[in-house]
Amino acid sequence: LDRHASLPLPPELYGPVPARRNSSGVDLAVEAMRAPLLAAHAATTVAAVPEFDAQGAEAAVGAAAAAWRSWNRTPVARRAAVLRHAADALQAELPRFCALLVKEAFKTWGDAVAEVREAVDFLRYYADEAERLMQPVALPGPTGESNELRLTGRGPWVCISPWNFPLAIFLGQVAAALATGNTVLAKPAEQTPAVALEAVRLLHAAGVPAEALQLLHGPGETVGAALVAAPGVAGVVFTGSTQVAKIIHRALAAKDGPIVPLIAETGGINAMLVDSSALPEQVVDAVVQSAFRSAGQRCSALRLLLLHEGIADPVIEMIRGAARELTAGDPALLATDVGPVIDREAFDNIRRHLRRLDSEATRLVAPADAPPGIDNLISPHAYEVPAIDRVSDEIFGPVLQVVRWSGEPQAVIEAVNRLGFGLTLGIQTRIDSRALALAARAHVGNVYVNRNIIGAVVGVQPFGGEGLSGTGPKAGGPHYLLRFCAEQTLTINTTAAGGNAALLAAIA
Ligand code: UN1
Repeated sequence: LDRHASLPLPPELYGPVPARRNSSGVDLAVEAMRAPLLAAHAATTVAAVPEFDAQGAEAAVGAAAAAWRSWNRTPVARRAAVLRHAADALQAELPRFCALLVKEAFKTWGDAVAEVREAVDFLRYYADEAERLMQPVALPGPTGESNELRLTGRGPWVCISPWNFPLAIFLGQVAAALATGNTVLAKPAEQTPAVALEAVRLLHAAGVPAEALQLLHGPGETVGAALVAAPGVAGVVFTGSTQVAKIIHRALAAKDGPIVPLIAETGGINAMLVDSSALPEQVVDAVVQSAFRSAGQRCSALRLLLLHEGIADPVIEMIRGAARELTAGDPALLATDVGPVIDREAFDNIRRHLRRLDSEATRLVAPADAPPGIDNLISPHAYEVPAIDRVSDEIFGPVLQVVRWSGEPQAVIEAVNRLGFGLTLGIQTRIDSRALALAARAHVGNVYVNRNIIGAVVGVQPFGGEGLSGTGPKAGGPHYLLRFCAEQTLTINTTAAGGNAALLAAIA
């Protein structure tokens, strides 16, 4: 089937229909809704949003602190119900949110659908988890005392989210904070304000009080910094660069008053180790998915492919062929595999890295001709570099670096550990014991064996790194919500109270 031909659409596909796919895997129902929605969002201005200044940010924290008591006292079952309500509404509005993601964040249609589904998953998972975790736990203790462990919210949380998952990570952070009884100051990335605005409208409509969830647009340097510095902030959750995570960490440490927790999820130089027993077709599929899909704009994306010298040449040849098959172009077209990077600054930054690699390394995948009229497009690139320690920066784009290795794979994993990041790692081998031994040796949050290294599933593959890649706990995992909670151990001397009452009654 020619993927570029327009699809004949029977009229019944304009209503809600079960998913039907053509031979290219295109969901016909989604395709039917796509064109009119993109047309509706065709204006150059996606949305107009008010920008906050530092003073506004501080006032918002005050309002969130005032709103906290009543939201925290709202029973967890009610808070969970509100989030589930929002999940249902989001699911029902999937096509509209997809169109917005394509328009504002240049997501391909496939990535947009996956992101809306992930956002729905976050809302439902944190609703369930909060209900599970926030029941008082009775603890066995000495006779005559009752002991109970209770979790409550902590207060206003500042949620600072990135443009690469402007819906899923934005809503994941917000849902985690709200489910556990905190109020929220949400500071979305400057590049993607409209998606955040629509997501907040959805939560307000589902029943989150306006003061319990406030949206603050503006630059990180002013609005983000003012929020972090404001008195009364109970916690900060941040996804973005390691450098900004450290700035936030220092700002929190410098504040007067209580020690404020930070949950940070940052970048990675994610590697995939391939030994000579690996299946080449599987490796190539995993590489294309992990390094080039989403234009490489995922913190989980593959940056460093480590090929055993016995398998390197055929695998490189196959990657070259596969990369040539990828279509880079307009994200609104279903045929597009690789859309533009987020903005001019990102584009220029990646181009700087490419110029450096062109002079220092061997180019393996030549850039394809860009279609005219699409800004900030970077087609897949791959380079061979001589050693792992020559790779120092995370390049946030569709750029893969390849290193050949021989000898012991443990030594290769140690070299990856020395880079200091620790987010995702791929291992491709048909020797099971080797996969387990290497996984145990790697200082890394998520290890994927014989598959791609992106797209962690909420509740199934808790996601997050260590070292330069973040603080943990893992998003979408059973320990995440604990960090948003205050714990209180309640010990009551039941004999004293009861005994005294009985004694007084007897005397009277
Ligand atoms: C990110 O790119 O900032 O596993 C994190 C994945 C995604 C990662 C999102 N959940 O690919």
